[in-house]
Order: sequence, then C-alpha cells, then structure tokens
Amino acid sequence: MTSRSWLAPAIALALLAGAPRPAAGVKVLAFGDSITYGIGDEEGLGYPKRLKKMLGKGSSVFNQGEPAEDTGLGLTRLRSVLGEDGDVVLLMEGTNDVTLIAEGSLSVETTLANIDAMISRVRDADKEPVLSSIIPRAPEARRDRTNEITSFLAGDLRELAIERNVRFADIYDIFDPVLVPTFFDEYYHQNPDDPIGHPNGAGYDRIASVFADLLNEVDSAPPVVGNFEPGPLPNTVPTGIKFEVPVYDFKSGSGLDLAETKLLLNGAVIATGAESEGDAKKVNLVHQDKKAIGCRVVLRVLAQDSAVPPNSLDRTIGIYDVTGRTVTPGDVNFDCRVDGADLVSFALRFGIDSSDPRYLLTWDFNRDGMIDETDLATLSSNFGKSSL
Ligand SMILES: [Ca+2]
Ligand SMILES: [Ca+2]
Ligand SMILES: [Ca+2]
Repeated sequence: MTSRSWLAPAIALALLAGAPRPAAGVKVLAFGDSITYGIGDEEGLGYPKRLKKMLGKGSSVFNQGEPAEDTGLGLTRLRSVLGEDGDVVLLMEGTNDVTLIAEGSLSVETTLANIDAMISRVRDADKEPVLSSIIPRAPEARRDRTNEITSFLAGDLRELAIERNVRFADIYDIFDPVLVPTFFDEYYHQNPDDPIGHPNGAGYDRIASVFADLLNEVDSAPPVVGNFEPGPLPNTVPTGIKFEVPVYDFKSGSGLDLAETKLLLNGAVIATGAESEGDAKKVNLVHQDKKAIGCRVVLRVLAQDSAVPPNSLDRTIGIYDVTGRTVTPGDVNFDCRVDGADLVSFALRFGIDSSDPRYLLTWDFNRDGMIDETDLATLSSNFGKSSL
C-alpha cells in the first residue's frame, strides 16, 4: 500500500465535523503555583508528568509551577518562562490570591486583571494560552473553606475565557465538592496542616485528564452554570426578582445544545437556550415574572452539549423563600394553592420513608421521616386554600 492510499481516508476522517484533533507532539508549558508544582502527590509526579504520559510520544509538558505564588508574582515570572520551547501555556493560578482576598488585602478584580494580562503576554509570545479554573479548598483550609470566593472566581474565569476567546479547562467544576461529598477523601492529600488543600495522585490524574481531553479535543466536560443572579446565598427573594443564569460549554466547534438547555422554576421550564440570548459557548437564561414566582422557588438548570453522546448537567442551583409569602402545608409545588396538582404529586410518594431516594421533606409535612396518613390528613385539611 502506498502512503497516499492510506492517507486519504485518514484525511477524510479528520475532516468530519467534530473529529478530535489529536495533540500528538504538542509542547506544553504548565504554569501555576504549588498545584502545578505537584505538592501532595505521593508519587512526586504532579499533573504535568501525568499529562505527558496521557499525551504520549513526541509531546512534552514542562512543569513551571512555583509554590506559594500569587498571580501578581506569576505575571512577573511568566516573562522568563515564555522564552522556553512550547506551543501551549496552561494557566492555572489564583489559589494564593484567594487567601489574600479572604484576608481583605487583594481584590478579585486585581486577580482577574493579572490573569487577563497573562493571556496577553502568552499571545504576544506567539503561544496559545489555555485558561483553567482552580480546584476547591479542602474543608480544613484556613481561609475560604466553604469555597465562596473560589467558586465565584471560577465563575469570573469562565466569563474571562469567553471575553478573551481562550480554550478553558474547568478544573473547579470537575472537582466541585457540592456534587461529590466524598471528593476530598478520594482526591486530596490528607494533611491537616495544609492551609489550602492539595490533590493526591488520583486528584492530579484527574486534573491531567481534563487537560488531556482539552488538548485532544475530546469533549468530556458537561455544561456548567456560571455566577448567577440572585446567587446561591440569599434565603429569601422578593416577588419581582430577576433570575439571570449563564450556562457555558467550552468545547470549540460544538458547545451547548441550546434547545436542551433550560431553566426550571418549581419544575416548570421558564427559559430555554433556544429562545435566549447567547450562542453555543454561553447562553444567558433570564426570567422575571412577579405572578409566576409562587411561594417558594426551587431553581434548577438542565443542559446538555452537542457531543456524541452528550454530556449533561442537571443541578438545583438555589432554593428560596419568597418575601411576604408562606407555603401552606400541602402545597408541594409551591404555587401558593393546595389543590389537585399537589394531591397527585403527594400520592406518588405516599408510603415512602426517608430511606427512599424519592423522599423529600416537601411531602413530609410533619417532618417525621414518613410520608403517610398523618401528612395526607394535613393536605386534606388545607385542600382548596390559597396563601396569596
Ligand atoms: Ca462539553
Ligand atoms: Ca400547589
Ligand atoms: Ca410525615
């Protein structure tokens, strides 16, 4: 067989829409702090060496991690690093900024400006910057242990990635401790003296695989919700509240399936990507309706991307009481009335207890762990009532 005869089908395959562009031979500079350096990795490899293994022959990954560095110091050091041989610069820095932000000696705006300047410097050196969010803090961390700052920074970095049109590795999202409660046990180095929380070997493997998929153009990342209004923290929202929820998917060339990207309020779709402002990389789901808000709001996002098979997201992003409104026991869909719709929903859960995955306090009005006759009696006594 001549070389041309096997090359033609290979080229045809590569031209197919969505065909991955393999990263064979790519030269990578891994730039960051102690998490790039590899602290906590019991095998002493860090993510760069693990990534090199995943990328295979001909590729190189140069570890340019500097423990304890913040983005201000990193921006200065970056110049010297850019003289090295490399096509792609992975930028994963900001963990040490979070400590300073928590202590009140640095602003998030400064961190973002530093990272923005890093993107420019890498481009000025004719290399491709790839931006990454940073991993969450461990529960024992001295500052920001609830990840309030770190998760907001991740949201800001998503926005920066859109603005600057850089490829983005959402390391925070794949490490999100809200989704995987056992995460810190499995993927973090267990050291109570660690002020931040560093990954273990398994955690570094996970970081490396996110970068490997990105460089190989394999879309393994589900869509992700960004910083949204009113945010996860208020317990109560006013009736006139505007919900504004950005959803991202960073895979170049495919991205979000807009028709399958939806915002739900108490189970009902109130905005879809197909009818909203945005594109496959970012869509803004917006909703404002005084009447339809109900007596309590459970806000949920469903989304999927255009990968085959698609990666999907299903997340309840906030639960809010509504100012001046109370939920009548029995009103399980929170529309401020106890009626047949509630009874149907209740009947589907009748007889189950808290060991059942379908159990929710919503249907257990006296909160005794059983959805039973006592709760039915409560619903019946309130049947027909409206709390508006
Ligand atoms: Ca995706
Ligand atoms: Ca109801
Ligand atoms: Ca009960």
